[in-house]
Amino acid sequence: MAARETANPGREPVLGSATPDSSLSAMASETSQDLVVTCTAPVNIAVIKYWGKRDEALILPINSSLSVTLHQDQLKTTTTAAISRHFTEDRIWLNGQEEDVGQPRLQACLREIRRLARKRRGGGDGDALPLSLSYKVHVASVNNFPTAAGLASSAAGYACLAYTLARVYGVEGDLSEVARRGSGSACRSLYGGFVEWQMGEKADGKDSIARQIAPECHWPQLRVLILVVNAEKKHTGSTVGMQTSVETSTLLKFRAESVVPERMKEMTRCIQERDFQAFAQLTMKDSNQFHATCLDTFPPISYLNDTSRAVIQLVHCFNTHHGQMKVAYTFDAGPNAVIFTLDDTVAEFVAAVRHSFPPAANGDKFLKGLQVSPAVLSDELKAALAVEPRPAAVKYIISTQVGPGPQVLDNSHVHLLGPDGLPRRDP
Ligand code: 2P0
Repeated sequence: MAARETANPGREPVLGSATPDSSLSAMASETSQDLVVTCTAPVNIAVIKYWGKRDEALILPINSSLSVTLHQDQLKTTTTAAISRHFTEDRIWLNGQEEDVGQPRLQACLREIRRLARKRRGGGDGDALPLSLSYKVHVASVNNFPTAAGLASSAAGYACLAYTLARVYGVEGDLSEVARRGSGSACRSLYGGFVEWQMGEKADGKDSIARQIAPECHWPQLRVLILVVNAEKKHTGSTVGMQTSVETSTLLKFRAESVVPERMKEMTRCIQERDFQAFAQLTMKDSNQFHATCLDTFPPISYLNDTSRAVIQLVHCFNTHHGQMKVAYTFDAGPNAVIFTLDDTVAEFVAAVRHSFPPAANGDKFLKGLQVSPAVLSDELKAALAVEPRPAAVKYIISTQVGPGPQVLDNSHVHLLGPDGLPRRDP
């Protein structure tokens, strides 16, 4: 105990003591760690897309964006951070593999959180560092979904890193700046429900922040299906892709300046009024315009494949058959489709996907996540779908819904780092 008291001169959260958040978990005092915290963070899917930076170093976007936070029961990152006076260097493990902690984006997040912690404790940049701020940190992070699914994991990953580091270093308030320095879209994963990332105007990025526009309980009928598509080859990474787009696409410039500002207002209205018809149409148009800017990039970038295009056709046929917008698609920097629909349409649409993309042998594993009742397609709908069946082109579907923002886990058994500060083999 004495050693711990020496190491924590009263201002730091200490093992087993009251902390700014009583749910923080602490390890037993004989272990080498002074504080260990585990948190989870969600994936988000943009319905008004972010594509292009005006400042590469600070990760400031050329337009605002708006996203839906997905439920962590199906998709989440879990991160443990531990600080200790015994650690000799910062270290990080992702999905069990140690990674280079010197990566510029990781370093930017660490620098930023320590700067905020120092500021919060009233120390100017020249002041002596509070002790826990001089401690090195160990971080372990895992996703509950396979990276092979091709889903953007960097948003959940960096949001979780920012949120967990903030708990461990005692930082409160908005963490957009920290998460954004890891990955732009990560700032939108700091909140649940429906979230906008305001592009901001300031050169230092202080006003480029994420903000919740409606909580996760706002639109309970809204459902999300992720159609994981069999992808043949790796696509262009987002960071490089958007750099090339900013340099070469006049369509992207037009989109950022003249299209997105109005769309942000309209999308906010659609969500506030739960106007699914308008929400669905705008979501699809914005996805299509994002992919059009990719084609307008030189050399062109194409993220969609034949299966993606078949999904687009399926959705339009489905909507035309019903005479209204029942389903919407959106695609990010890859061929997987994210589908938005309402709870009364999920079963029929999943049946339509099964019809158009007959599952491979393990048909019972085709649908993961929230349960969907079986449905029988009418002959009229089958005829209307008009797409040539593509067996196994969709690998599986993850069925989910809108969800909450990051959470602190208060059970010490959940920590991904053991008492020695190294990844546990059986977390
Ligand atoms: C989005 N995407 O709004 C858009 C739509 C992909 C397509 O944000 O360079 O990983 O780390 O800021 O956030 C992917 O880009 O890029 C992305 P960086 P990020 O979700």
